Amino acid sequence: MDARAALVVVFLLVLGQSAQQETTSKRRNRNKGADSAAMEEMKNQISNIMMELNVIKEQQALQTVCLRGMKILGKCFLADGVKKNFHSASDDCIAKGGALAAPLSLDENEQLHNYVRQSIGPEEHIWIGINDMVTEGVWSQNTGTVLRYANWETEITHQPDGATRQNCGALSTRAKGKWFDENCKEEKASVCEFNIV
Ligand SMILES: [Ca+2]
Repeated sequence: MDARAALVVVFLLVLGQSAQQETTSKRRNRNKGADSAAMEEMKNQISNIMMELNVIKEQQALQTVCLRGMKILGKCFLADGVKKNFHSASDDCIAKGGALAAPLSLDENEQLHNYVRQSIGPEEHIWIGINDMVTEGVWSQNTGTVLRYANWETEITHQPDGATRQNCGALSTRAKGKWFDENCKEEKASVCEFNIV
């Protein structure tokens, strides 16, 4: 074999090796790509499972609340007979993942009224989640939305009648579920509501 032929053989060998290396590295890259896609997929699945688990935990917690309290359409009520001012009552409901109960219809108000009579007592005023702290005379719910439903006592005492001295709402079982405005610093029992997802 002359030098030129030897050179050609060496050249071909080098070319072959480099092509092989390239193929191996491509395969490795492809494998790496597949691995990271599988890893990504697994991460997504784990994240989905965690989300579903959290929803289940939330539903279970709600069911526990509902079992201890009362379930109505779309929400659960849970009574707290300990008397406290409006802000403490509201904060305690928020800490439990709910809000002070704010009935949105006559039917809901009736169910809350009955629940309060059974769980707290027949002669009670309880805090409900409505107030006119921001603008006197403009009553809103916990969430800040303007009331869509109200059940003020208007036949005997013409509620709300406390002007700026009384900015927090209460439901009276004595007055058959009618609402009164009261001084927020007064201490009353309360009911939290929890929306069911
Ligand atoms: Ca007021």
